[in-house]
Amino acid sequence: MRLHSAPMSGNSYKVRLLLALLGKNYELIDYDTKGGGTHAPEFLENANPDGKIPVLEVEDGTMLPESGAILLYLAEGTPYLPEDKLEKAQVLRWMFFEQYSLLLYLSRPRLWRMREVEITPQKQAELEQYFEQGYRALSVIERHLSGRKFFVGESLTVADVALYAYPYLSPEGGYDLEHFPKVRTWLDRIAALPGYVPLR
Ligand SMILES: N[C@@H](CCC(=O)N[C@@H](CS)C(=O)NCC(=O)O)C(=O)O
Repeated sequence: MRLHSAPMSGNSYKVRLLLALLGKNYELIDYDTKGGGTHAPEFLENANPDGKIPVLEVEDGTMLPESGAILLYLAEGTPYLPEDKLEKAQVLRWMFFEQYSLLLYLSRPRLWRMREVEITPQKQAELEQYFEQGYRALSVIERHLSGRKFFVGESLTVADVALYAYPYLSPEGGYDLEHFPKVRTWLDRIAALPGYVPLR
């Protein structure tokens, strides 16, 4: 199994984290996303027509893009994906929430800082929108985690793995988690799991 990845990518990190928690061996192939490495014709044709990582190359050579799809594939048959139909749907619910309501808002300020993007007045206005929506998403998860240890059921699922990456990395983009004590406790709980690996 090979993971096409990038060292600072939060979406790739979700997969690296699950593989580490599962204790799986794999080969890591790193790309330079800033340099457009994932937009080379060969990558678009053979790995992902969307030009993005992560992509999991499974044993038979099939390329599976999208972090959520990869997490579900890897978690099938493990304790990280419930068998119960409704619980599984709850896992998906939170993974869809992560992609639509959280990911962009938490990741974009970090990406711009890492790439030292010039903050023009237009970019500043965009940043303010990202922070407004990002803090809203953090409030949603803060509320959900009240009285809960994990997102679904009583133990870790791939919903937690998917949701962990960007809140964990968000201070690198300028987010302050001070007013999200439940989120911070949950982040610490995940970081204490056997097999846990940090992004770097
Ligand atoms: N929805 C996708 C998003 C993947 C994504 O945005 N990957 C970024 C790195 S975190 C990327 O490859 N960016 C390079 C590009 O778009 O050119 C997922 O969850 O895997």
